[in-house]
Amino acid sequence: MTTDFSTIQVAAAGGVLTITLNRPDVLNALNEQMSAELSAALRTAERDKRLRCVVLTGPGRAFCAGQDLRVVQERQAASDEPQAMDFGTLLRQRYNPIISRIRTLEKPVIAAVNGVAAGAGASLAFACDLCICARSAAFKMAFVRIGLVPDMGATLTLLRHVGHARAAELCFLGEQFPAEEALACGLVNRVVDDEQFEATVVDFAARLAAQPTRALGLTKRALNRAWTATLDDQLEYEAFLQDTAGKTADHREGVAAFVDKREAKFEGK
Ligand code: T3D
Repeated sequence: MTTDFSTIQVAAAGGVLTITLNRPDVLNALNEQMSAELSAALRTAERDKRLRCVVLTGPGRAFCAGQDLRVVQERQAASDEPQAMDFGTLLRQRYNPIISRIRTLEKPVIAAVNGVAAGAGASLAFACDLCICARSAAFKMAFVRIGLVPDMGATLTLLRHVGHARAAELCFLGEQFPAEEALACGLVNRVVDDEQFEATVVDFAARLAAQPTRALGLTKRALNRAWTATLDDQLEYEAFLQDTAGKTADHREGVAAFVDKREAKFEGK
């Protein structure tokens, strides 16, 4: 695996790839280099069959503060005309592929939100399959504070998780809200004391990495598809996916373990 990164750190152990956003001076804000490196690390997770779970996290007091605003200001300073800021192209080329990659990666992706997640940092966390937060973590739909629209899928993920009224309030006011509130409105899976955060994430990731990975990947496909499907479509799609799951070695092992009254030993095959 390539570990020659300057804005992220990656570590693989026990089938878990941990990607740590690593620009602590700017609360792990995203720049071009980081988005390219994050994409590359996710590609590694896609390709390497030994990797069965991905954890995305940050060091220190922030998960990710969204787009690096100093870079934005530099870009603005380089041009007199506001129209010259082509955010659409930047999103299409740099950020949207990261979200697509997280959603289509056929392995569970955990956002381990150690601290504040703002703007695109919050979008990144909401795009993951599961979200575990330290109690001191917080979220902020900061886009409105700088006259922008929530992006990287957040208008969709947030709406689905918390409903229209709450999503509109969070996006329109851009106020910071604590992890506990995110838990109460169904945005995240767990909030744990800061001292137990790392151990909880490690345990959670290890449990997911020991699951039948193919079945998890197919389940993720089904959940993605369910966002827009009709019941009839979904019933047919589940039947199609189950055909594949039913032919895996892990399915065979799961049935044998049940009959033998022992723990299944899944190998992700
Ligand atoms: O380019 C495109 O394609 C457009 C896409 C845009 C997507 C977006 O993400 S837009 C939203 C961008 N993000 C924000 O607006 C968040 C800005 N940051 C904050 O609101 C706050 O910093 C936090 C709520 C995240 C944390 O607040 P606090 O009080 O704990 O920390 P702080 O003092 O504000 O920040 C600490 C340092 O990090 C500070 O630097 P300094 O003074 O110590 O040298 C601050 O400037 C820096 N920092 C924080 N966020 C960013 C940042 N530097 C650059 N970019 C940031 N986003």
